Amino acid sequence: MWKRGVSGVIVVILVLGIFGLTFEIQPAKANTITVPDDYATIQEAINNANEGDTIYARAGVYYGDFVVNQRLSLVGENKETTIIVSNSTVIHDPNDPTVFVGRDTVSIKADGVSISGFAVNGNGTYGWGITIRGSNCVVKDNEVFGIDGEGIFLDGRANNVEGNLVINNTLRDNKGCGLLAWGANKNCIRSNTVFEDYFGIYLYGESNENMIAHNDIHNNTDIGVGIIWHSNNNSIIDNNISGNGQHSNESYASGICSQTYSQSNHIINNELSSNKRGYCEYYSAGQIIYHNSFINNSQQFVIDSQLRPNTLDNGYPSGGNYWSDYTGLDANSDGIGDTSYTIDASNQDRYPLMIPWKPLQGDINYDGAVDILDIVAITSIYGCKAGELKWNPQTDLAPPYGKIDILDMVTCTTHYGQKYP
Ligand SMILES: [Ca+2]
Ligand SMILES: [Ca+2]
Ligand SMILES: [Ca+2]
Repeated sequence: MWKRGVSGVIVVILVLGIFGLTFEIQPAKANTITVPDDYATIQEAINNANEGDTIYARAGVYYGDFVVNQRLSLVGENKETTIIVSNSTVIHDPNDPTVFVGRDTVSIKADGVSISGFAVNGNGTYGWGITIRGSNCVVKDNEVFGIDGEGIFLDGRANNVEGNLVINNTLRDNKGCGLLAWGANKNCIRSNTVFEDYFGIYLYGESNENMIAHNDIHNNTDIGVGIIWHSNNNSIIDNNISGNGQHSNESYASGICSQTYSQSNHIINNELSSNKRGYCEYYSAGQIIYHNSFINNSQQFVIDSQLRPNTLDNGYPSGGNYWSDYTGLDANSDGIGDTSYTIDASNQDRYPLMIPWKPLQGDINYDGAVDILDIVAITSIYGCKAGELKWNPQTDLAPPYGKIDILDMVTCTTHYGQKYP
């Protein structure tokens, strides 16, 4: 019986294998179209491409605007020398010629599009650099600058805009936001450099469950990371946020700002240094804020008005935040100050850290140790992809981002046993 069972299993595996092969030898043929060799413009190449094709643009200057309306990969030869310049013609509202209409330099209107290796120069045009109105797209290794508006715009006002990955881009010198998410959920904004925009990264208008991780966000005019207008359950993790709002007279100029009914956002493992205000809050509630380092901000933490208290520590012994102006002692040398860091009666860090927080790779549940709980967290969603129900972006430690696989597991186990401090 046992042998027959085994051979049955083998037969099933063989049959599955043959079917697998059958499927594998009939892939849709994806072509690479080169610009300007095959078509003079990127838009012509897009219009003549089939779904799944790659459009490769050689170094050069291409004038926008482009619309990507099917699943394609756009690859620039080199982001320093492959430059998309916005078409600077101003569009007027047909009903009111005194009103300008914003335009997209690159408009993504399909799911699964990827764009990498371009400089997108807004040329001062009012509108957006790269606008995404689809899901599961990848915007990677681009530089977007000089837009009179937003560098990257996740526009979920009319469509579902979910599971997009915006990674390794430089977003600078834009007059609006480096990146704006509006009504966009479950996107991952990771490892970008965002500076000298008016706002750095701005989650607005019911943008929920987004992951903002490992970004360097510095010297933006007003706010580094804004969590605004009913934007809830976002994770702001492991970012370096410095020098924002320093020359602004705006009331909420700060490193991170939660405003207008934004609730239950996780703000963990960030370094907030030399901002006008490290963190500020206006009419919001219930954020979870710990293992951040607040270093030499002009004001460390400002509550303007609040619907309910924030949580400013993760209990003992995991601890709260590091505050460079904390004056308490640590008599028992457990790394945690013996007295609370108090902002007001309902905002107290009961367990302030004595030295700045050091992020730990592999610490998925952010408790300050890489241990079996983190391994279990990965195992429980192994194989999961961004946008799926069980998706947890905190678990996505290693490339390919957007999928939990063996490399995420290896990254975690490599750091097994490490602890703060
Ligand atoms: Ca102590
Ligand atoms: Ca852990
Ligand atoms: Ca991964």
